[in-house]
Amino acid sequence: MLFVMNFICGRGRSTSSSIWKSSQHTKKAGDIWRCWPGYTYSGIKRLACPWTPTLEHIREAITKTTGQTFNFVLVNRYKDGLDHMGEHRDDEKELDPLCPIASVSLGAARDFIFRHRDTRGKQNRSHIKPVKLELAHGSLLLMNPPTNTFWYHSLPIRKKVVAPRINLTFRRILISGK
Ligand SMILES: O=C(O)CCC(=O)C(=O)O
Repeated sequence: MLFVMNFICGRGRSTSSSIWKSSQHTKKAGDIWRCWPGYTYSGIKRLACPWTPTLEHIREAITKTTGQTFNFVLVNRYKDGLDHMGEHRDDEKELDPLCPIASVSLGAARDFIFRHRDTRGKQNRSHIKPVKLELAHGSLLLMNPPTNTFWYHSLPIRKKVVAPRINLTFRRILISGK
């Protein structure tokens, strides 16, 4: 895992766009898809949207930092601390398992919790503690494989947070040629 504070700060660009309703784990966060090609996410097929110059700019900056290329970005908007994301792994079959997931945060700082898969449910077989990170404005979190195999992640409710947050997760989708 790699965490870079202030990755975006000073780059002088901001994100904007229209927002679609969420389909995802909590149905709480609004989200936007920017991707090529189309993608099935939580069982819902999303059509491709063209990349905006701002998203391309951020994608290139991440590629320069990480050496990885990305052909998909998921955009989640949280209007305040009541919007949240339930515990899950990014394990969609279209994702390239060798590519990290690069997560950029803009706006309100939010807690992000990792929980090891062996500590979930009643059959807790491990004493591995959850890991909490504060995802501050402008930060970049890189989840390298096999993080998503062993660790679940979530963005819990934080009632004191009143400002919005946008999260961009850049991913690499396998092109099947179908
Ligand atoms: O908003 C975040 O930081 C988390 C987003 C997330 O977990 C996801 O898109 O799978």
